[in-house]
Amino acid sequence: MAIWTKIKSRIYYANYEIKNMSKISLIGAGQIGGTLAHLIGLKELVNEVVVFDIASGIAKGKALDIAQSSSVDGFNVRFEGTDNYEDIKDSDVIIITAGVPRKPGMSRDDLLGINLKIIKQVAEGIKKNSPNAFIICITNPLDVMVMAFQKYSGLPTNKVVGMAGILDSSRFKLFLSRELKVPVKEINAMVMGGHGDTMVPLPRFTKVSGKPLLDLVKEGKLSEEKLESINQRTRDGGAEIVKLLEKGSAYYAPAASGVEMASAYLNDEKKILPCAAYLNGEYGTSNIYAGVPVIIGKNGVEKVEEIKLNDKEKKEFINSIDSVKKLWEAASAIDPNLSK
Ligand code: A3D
Repeated sequence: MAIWTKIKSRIYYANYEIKNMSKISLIGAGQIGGTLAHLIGLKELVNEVVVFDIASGIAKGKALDIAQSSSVDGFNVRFEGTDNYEDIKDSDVIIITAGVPRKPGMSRDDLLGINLKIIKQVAEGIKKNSPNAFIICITNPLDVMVMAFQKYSGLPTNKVVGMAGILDSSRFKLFLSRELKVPVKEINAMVMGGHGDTMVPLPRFTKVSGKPLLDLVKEGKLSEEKLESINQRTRDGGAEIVKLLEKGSAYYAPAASGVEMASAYLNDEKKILPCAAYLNGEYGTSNIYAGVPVIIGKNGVEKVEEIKLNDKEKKEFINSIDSVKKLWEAASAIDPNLSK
């Protein structure tokens, strides 16, 4: 957290003490951006939220609407909508959702060309105005967008991370909880790899009320076929929602997942979370972003946790990394500066 933020934390306002003197800027005020702003307000995660969008009316309108809801819900957070990058100055956390979402029939990869241009603009705005922030990218295709953001901005890799694994794991957990009829909170699970059709749910590392999921399979409480269909539904989780919504993609669970990452950083929680992080030799892979378990604390991504994958899991993980690498090559063909 910036030093000025700590100094500000001593300040008392007229009748109440501001609890958490930090600032989050949201780049993109669409479905996820608006939901993020509302959740951050309800949780009083910070005391200042800047909502930025090139469509300034949407940013200003949502900021004002959410600020008005604070009179009902009673949270003390200042909201500002803007299309001026100078307003994001000295942010502690920045969450990027600027870009175009999928429509039915589209894959995340179809968004590559258009969202790459947007991420370049966003990287320039953030580098100039708030280079010390912890950056969480949500724009798709996720792994390539977060890597492009890091290359364009030159910000340190430990401060630039992508949100996907928490969302994918949340889907996996929900489908298991419904099938096993246990509360979702009783399930610990993880999904690794790229945020696409090749993502890797990990039943071997999943626990239900502290018990290995695979023991429940052995006991016949969950059939292997059902488990495989849950794995596949997780991989298709985003597309299922795109198909239902018809216009746009999921936003409640993606926003909740982004908030969990921001909270881990702001509160130095040192939580292990599956996120798209820069790999520098971990899992035998270098110079690429992909979904792995990481520890997030006040220094950003403090460590990539290396869990011991078996041969099948390794194969699936490498396959997933390969598809991220292929998409990165496609991005580098669009903008050769990326491969420099
Ligand atoms: P949407 O509601 O369309 O909001 C996107 C916003 O970005 C719009 O308000 C645009 O005006 C704004 N925008 C466009 N260009 C710029 C720019 N250059 N600078 C600033 N703002 C700009 O989309 P959404 O909120 O539903 O989704 C946002 C992104 O998240 C999309 O790329 C989705 O594919 C992606 N997404 C990712 C996940 C992951 O799990 C990684 C899940 C769901 C959606």
